[in-house]
Amino acid sequence: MTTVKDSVILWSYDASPFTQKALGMFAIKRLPFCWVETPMMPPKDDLLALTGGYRGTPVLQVGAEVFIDSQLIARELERIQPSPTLFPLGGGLELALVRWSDAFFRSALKIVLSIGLAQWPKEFRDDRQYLFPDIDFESVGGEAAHSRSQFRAHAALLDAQLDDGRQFLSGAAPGLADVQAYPFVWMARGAFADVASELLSGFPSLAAWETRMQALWVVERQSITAASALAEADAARTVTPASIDATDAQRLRAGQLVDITPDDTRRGVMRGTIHVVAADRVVIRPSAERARGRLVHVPRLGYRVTPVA
Ligand SMILES: N[C@@H](CCC(=O)N[C@@H](CS)C(=O)NCC(=O)O)C(=O)O
Repeated sequence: MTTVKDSVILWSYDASPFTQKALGMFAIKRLPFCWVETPMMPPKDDLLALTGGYRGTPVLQVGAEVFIDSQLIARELERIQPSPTLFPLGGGLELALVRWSDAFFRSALKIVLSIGLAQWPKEFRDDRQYLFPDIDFESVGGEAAHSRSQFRAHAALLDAQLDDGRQFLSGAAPGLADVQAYPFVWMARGAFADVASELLSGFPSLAAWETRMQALWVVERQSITAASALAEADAARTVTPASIDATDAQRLRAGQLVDITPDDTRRGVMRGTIHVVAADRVVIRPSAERARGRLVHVPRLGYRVTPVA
């Protein structure tokens, strides 16, 4: 049986390319973990009981502390087990790639929608339209050629980066740059295989890298129930000390009540009181009854923190 380090628990479902990012991080670190499989759409009562309002995937739980978004999952896994590193380029640059990564994702998602939307069950379609307010599901099919051009242009960047014969995007060893890119090639192969073959054709360096990435993406995980993960969160103590950046751009204060929401998709509102304010994250104590006693870490990049009057 796997020995799982410090009860590291990933809450996610495998069909999500963002979950694949988290799996890639665990694979690079060869770190075993526990896993709670979540539904793809609401109701997600157990996940909300963990996060106090966030319904997205992936989420990492370490004891009574909760890490929202693949950005903070990368930072936390690096803290838990520094070697092998996810950040061969230093960290900042690889984390900055998150916005590029989102653009690559959107090009793939729009191709999926233009091909397969009609086959989606209505409930799932309505949920995803709610989730992505910036994409008009009615008209996205009319933009199919443009979306394909965007996907191919992103893929061409990967091929160009690998063209000097390097094994991985940042050099000889795999790192977070690979994790920011590969899940969308994986998504394309799974969701629109024929179109993907065409859009990825003529990129030999990318093809060789894809084979290496497939071989790398192997994880050792132990499935556990949401109830046992929540029991563990309830029983554990939080460890992150309070700290406030006095030069914070929003001048957030200790104990202040805030709402935090992703600024791109509607993955939920986290309400709570401020425990940590830093340039890379805000940590709150959730107000939701079932999530009391936890600390929820939320990235600053891509999340809006709104003081509640
Ligand atoms: N920036 C986030 C994005 C996560 C994200 O958008 N995940 C999608 C799944 S692909 C999601 O949460 N969808 C809503 C849901 O699963 O309920 C991250 O990197 O973790």
